[in-house]
Amino acid sequence: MEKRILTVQDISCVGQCSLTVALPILSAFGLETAVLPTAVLSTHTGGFDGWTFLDATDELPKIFDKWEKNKIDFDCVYTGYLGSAKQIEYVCECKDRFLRSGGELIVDPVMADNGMLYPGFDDAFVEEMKSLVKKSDIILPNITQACFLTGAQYKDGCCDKDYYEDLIAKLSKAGAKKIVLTGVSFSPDKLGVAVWDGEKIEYHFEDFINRRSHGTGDIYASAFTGAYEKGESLLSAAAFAAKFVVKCITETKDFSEHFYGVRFEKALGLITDKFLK
Ligand code: PXL
Repeated sequence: MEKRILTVQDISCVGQCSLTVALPILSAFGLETAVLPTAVLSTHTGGFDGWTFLDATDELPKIFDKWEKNKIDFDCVYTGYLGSAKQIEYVCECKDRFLRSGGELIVDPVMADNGMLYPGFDDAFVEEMKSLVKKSDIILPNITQACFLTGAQYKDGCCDKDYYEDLIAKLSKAGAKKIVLTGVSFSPDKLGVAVWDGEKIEYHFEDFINRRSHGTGDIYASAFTGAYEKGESLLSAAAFAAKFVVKCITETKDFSEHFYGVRFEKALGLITDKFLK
């Protein structure tokens, strides 16, 4: 039987992030994918002239009760952008009530990038996110999120091994069991990930493409979750997701009008060729 994944993130109606990328990407792996929408926004909050925000927090416990009544459960719960600090409590509850034994909670601690929190996020949310890190089986923070979660100093651009390994040590001390740290770079021409499986740190790098692209964190986490749930190792799922994101950006970099996201649809063949048999 194909695994059933639950992904918990917002619906940004336009902008190619969160559920509008997670659902098609996970489906391309052949995984059954259920959604728990955390909020509905007119667009994402990066680069548009204002947006609406409908908070779905109060709907979550009602949805849970119906799921329980119908004996619904999941092989994996994968979280992205959450609509409120209260939702973090609900995600913890969701793991306890609906994750099958042996299943994993994969947490992308979406809240910040480039040294700054996203609009609408505050220190109280960061504090709650620390509890979700403790509850998680795998986390996928970028460097900014890792710094907010640990109190470490944010450094932009290339850093040395000690900086990244110290961040991983701090995250592990904060309760993270497995870590895929994104945005790692030792030299300007390469960008990649540091992967901690609980015992050792391994790295994977791709050629750096100089284009800031919105939504690639969500695309990375979705492709990672798909590959991992299809049985790839932590490192190989992390490497596959990196290749997928590179292809998405490559397919977009010559389209300046496509400022709001990446043309991930053009890269789905990478997934289906390998995983959809
Ligand atoms: O890509 C992360 C993300 C998801 N959802 C919303 C966002 C962002 C990042 O800005 O604004 C609504």
